[in-house]
Amino acid sequence: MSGTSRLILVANRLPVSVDLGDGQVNIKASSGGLATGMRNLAKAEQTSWVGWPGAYPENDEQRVSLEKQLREHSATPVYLSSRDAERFYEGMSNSVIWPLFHYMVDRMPLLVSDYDDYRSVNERFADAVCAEAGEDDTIWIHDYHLLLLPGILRERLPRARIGFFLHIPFPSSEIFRLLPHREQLLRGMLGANLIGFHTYGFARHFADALLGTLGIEPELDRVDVDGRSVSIGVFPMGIDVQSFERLAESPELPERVAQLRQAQGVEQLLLGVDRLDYTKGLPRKLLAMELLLQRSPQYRGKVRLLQIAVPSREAVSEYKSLRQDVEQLVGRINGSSGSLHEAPIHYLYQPVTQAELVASYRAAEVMVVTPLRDGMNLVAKEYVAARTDGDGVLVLSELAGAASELGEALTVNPYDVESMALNLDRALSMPEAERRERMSALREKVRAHPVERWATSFVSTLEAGERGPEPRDLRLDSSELDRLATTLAEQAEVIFALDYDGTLVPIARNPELAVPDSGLTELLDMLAGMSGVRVCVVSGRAQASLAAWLGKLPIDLVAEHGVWSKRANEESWQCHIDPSALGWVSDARAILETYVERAPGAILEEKTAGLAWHYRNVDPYLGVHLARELRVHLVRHFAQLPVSILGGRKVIELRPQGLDKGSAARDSLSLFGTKAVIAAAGDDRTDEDLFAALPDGSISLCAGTLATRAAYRVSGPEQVRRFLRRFAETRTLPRG
Ligand code: GDG
Repeated sequence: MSGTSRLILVANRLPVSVDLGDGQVNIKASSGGLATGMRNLAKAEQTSWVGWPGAYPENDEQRVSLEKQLREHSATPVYLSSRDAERFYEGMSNSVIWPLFHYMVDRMPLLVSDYDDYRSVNERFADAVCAEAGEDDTIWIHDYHLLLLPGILRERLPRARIGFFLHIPFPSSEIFRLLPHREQLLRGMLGANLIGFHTYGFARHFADALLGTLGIEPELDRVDVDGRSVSIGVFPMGIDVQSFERLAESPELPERVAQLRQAQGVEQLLLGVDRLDYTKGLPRKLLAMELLLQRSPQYRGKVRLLQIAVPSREAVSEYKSLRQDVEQLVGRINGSSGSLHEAPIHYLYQPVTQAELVASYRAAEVMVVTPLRDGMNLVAKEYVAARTDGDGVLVLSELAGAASELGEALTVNPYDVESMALNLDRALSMPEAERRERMSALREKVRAHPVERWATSFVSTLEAGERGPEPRDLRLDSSELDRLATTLAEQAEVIFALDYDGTLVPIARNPELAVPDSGLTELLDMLAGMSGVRVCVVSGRAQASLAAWLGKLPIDLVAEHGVWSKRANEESWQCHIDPSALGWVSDARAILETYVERAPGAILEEKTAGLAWHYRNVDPYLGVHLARELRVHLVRHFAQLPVSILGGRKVIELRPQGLDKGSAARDSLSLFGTKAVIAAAGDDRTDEDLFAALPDGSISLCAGTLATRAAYRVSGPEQVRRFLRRFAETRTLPRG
């Protein structure tokens, strides 16, 4: 990290607790995992926070005093009014995104109506970040409250380094697609340079959602968007290991543990520590405990579950009814499975201090962490860190992110109450040697990945990556585009080298439908008729369609990426390959035909010297899956032959080696090496070969969003045509 750069951390809540009682302002640093993780980073560079302080000042005096104190904690406030709290926080964030991302679709309100408030609070966060950040700073945004923020910031600070980390699960794309405003939320996330998740599974779901919702085909660890490369990474969050070990080894601990054990008065203690949230699976955990006592009565009076339920989001109605359900269940189970002397469940609806928490971890033989879905679950890791004595059993839900790291726990399916009860039995009766062996492996993992390491690894990956969108902003607005065309029109000699599909005409559902309209043919005709102007269409299309559609115009044509070329005003086409070197085609056809059969909607395009398998009309998931498989198949099969296998926009193509649009323009049409200024336009990867071959002084336009080496970017065929028209209009004007 450079000494001068700054790191701006943005989270819904600032890592402080604010007390505005009696007109006074009191601020205390809070010790959440996030704040701890950042402490090490803070040593290396200037760190500041932007977020909601959790309180709303009552008057100006209080506000000034609050902000002064927040500055001492390097924190800038974003205030949430009661309407914001209701709609942005309790509404869109915690009643829509939270349940849906945890697969609890039925917990969503029937009507999703808080998106506009969610967006406007995200914009206010952007205002606060922009007031703090320069383009050279690194910005790290946290969590589901701020999914739109990376995108909003990207528009305002195009070159900023922006990281985004999601602390909760990213759901399977089949669930994600149910979310209203899903496109905007995904686009918002894509404003970041690096998007991090706790597990590989969440990253994979995110990549699937990009494909299913936006039609974008990501690689596993990155995706190209608007000419930027966005990295997707897996960064499992750890805990503040030192602080838990320190508390676990403190001289007061044995006394605390003894008191707790004595008060509980049972032989074995099971422990649960959860925010009271429906994702944490409390009711089923309680039912598993009840079933254990029914099936194995020998445990009655000898074991107890101490369940610490920390109050959470009490203003959200789903949380109110959950509290009622849990409390009723505890009452029912204690009523039926308890006795005059004891209750099998000790339920606490209040937070405890960290020292009490660690004492509970040490007092419990078995820790029961059974969320129905959880991003990571730090409680599981804290229990392990606190067991410096090497004993204790962790029962862990398979559906917590932590399960992908902590394989030595007793993992359970939290929806299978019977099997949970069996696993509680197994945990309670586990021999000491096995307990210690498992705990030792768990401790090694938890200690090796403390939260400081998580934070450093995220920030260094972010800082090692590309900055901003592109080295310079390539995008041309209409007036810049017009100016460029006007300047070009002043050149004595100009050659246009233009791709066809996606550049002069929009991509059509079926390649046969991309017939040129009369506006296009007239434009090309007019350009080619001007003195000092030459027009060449350089395409990957088959010769037959170019000949039929554009063959009568006075323009040069290149078909099949350079297999064929035709000069303007000549009838005959030149072939640039040796037909005897095409022995591989029949083999390739047989392979591609099987992929047409397997993928409804796929099309096999036959060219004179190649084949293309198009999958734009195939189900996006199946298409990408088969395209990957097909590429591997083809590469293996044709490794020794002179065949190039290329992936384009929803197409896999085979063509003779050594041919590309750049060499075609250079060799078959001798476009280069003249005095003329060349203006090239294209939209996909094959056009990059053309851009790469252009001599100095040329102009290159990329139409669309792919990462490009072109000098300028325009939105699509409409803008390319505008450029050509503008050129034609200004060139025909009498020179002044
Ligand atoms: C979200 C994701 C992800 C709890 N009760 C008390 C107390 N705690 C502390 C625990 C732990 C933290 O709160 C809870 O963290 P979790 O990870 O278990 O769960 P969420 O709050 O849902 O957090 C989650 C996490 O973000 C980080 O990315 O792991 O999946 O949902 O640190 O110790 N602390 C004290 N008293 C309590 O009563 N002192």
